[in-house]
Amino acid sequence: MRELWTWSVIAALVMGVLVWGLTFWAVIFHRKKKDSPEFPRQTAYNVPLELAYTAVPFVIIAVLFYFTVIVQNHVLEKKDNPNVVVDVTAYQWNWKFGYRSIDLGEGGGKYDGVDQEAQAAVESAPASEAEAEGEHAQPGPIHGKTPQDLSYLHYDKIETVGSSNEIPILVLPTGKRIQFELASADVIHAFWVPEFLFKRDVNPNPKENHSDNVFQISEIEKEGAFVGRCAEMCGTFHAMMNFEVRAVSPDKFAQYIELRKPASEGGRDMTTAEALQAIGESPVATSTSPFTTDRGYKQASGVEGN
Ligand SMILES: [Cu+2]
Repeated sequence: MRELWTWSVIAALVMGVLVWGLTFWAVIFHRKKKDSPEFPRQTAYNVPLELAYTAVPFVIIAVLFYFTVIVQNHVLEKKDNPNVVVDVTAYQWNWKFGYRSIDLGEGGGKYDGVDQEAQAAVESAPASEAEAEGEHAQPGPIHGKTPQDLSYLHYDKIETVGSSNEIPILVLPTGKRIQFELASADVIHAFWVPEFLFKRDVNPNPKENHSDNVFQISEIEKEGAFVGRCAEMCGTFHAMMNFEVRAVSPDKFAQYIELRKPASEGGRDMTTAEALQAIGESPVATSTSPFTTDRGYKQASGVEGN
C-alpha cells in the first residue's frame, strides 16, 4: 500500500510539473505583445491534440486502476488455516478480544478457544423480553430475529476486555498469519490500527448488513506496541475507544496463551496484565493511556489534577 501511494504521488508530481511547465510557458512566451494589436495565433479545434488529451487521461486512469486492483487483492487476500483467529467485539465504548483458535505450527499444538458454554447460553437465550415472558413474540426485522439478539457474537475462553481504567491489549505473535473477525454489540464502530494501514467498519449483525467482517494480515513484521482506535464516530466516548496491539515473538506468545488458559485446561488463569508481566512485557498499554471519562473534569494547563 505504501509503495502504491508513493508511486501514485510520484506520477501525480510528474504530471503536475508538466502542467505547471506548460502553463508558465504559455503565460511567459505567448503574452500579447505590448504594442501589437493582434492576438497570438489561435489554436482551437486542433483535433489530434484534443484526441490526445482525451486519450492520455484514460491511459493514466487505467494504469492507476490496474495497480490499485493488484494491491487491493493482495491486501484483502485470505488464506486457509490462519495461525491465529481473533474475535473482535466492539461496544460502546470499548473492545473485547478473544482467541478463537491458535495453531502456531511446528509442535505448537492446536488450540480451540471457543467458549462452548457461553456460546450455547447466548444462542439459546430468549431474543426479547416478550419471548422471555412466554408471549408469542413478533418476528424481528433481522431474519426474524430482534435487534437485541446477540447470538451472532463470539465468546472465547481467553478474552481481554477493556474498561475505563484499562486499555485492552491484544497480544499477537510476529511472523504469523492472523485472521480478525469483527462484530459490534451495538452501533457501528471501526477497527483501525494505523500501523497496519488498514481499517474496517465493525457492524452489528455483520452478515445482515452485508459487510465482510473477516480480514487477515499476512504477518506482523516487528515486535512492539501499536496503538489501535475506533475510527467510526460511535457516541459520547468514541474518542476514548483505544486499544493496543502488542506484538511479541511466537515463543512468548505461546507462553502467554499457556498462562492465560483456564486452570481446568492446565493453564494459570492469569489476567492479561499478569500474563504480560510474566513474559517480561509491560502489563499496561505503552502506546496510549486511559482517558478520564468524567465529563465534569476540567484541568488548567500546568496545574496538577487528580
Ligand atoms: Cu466506536
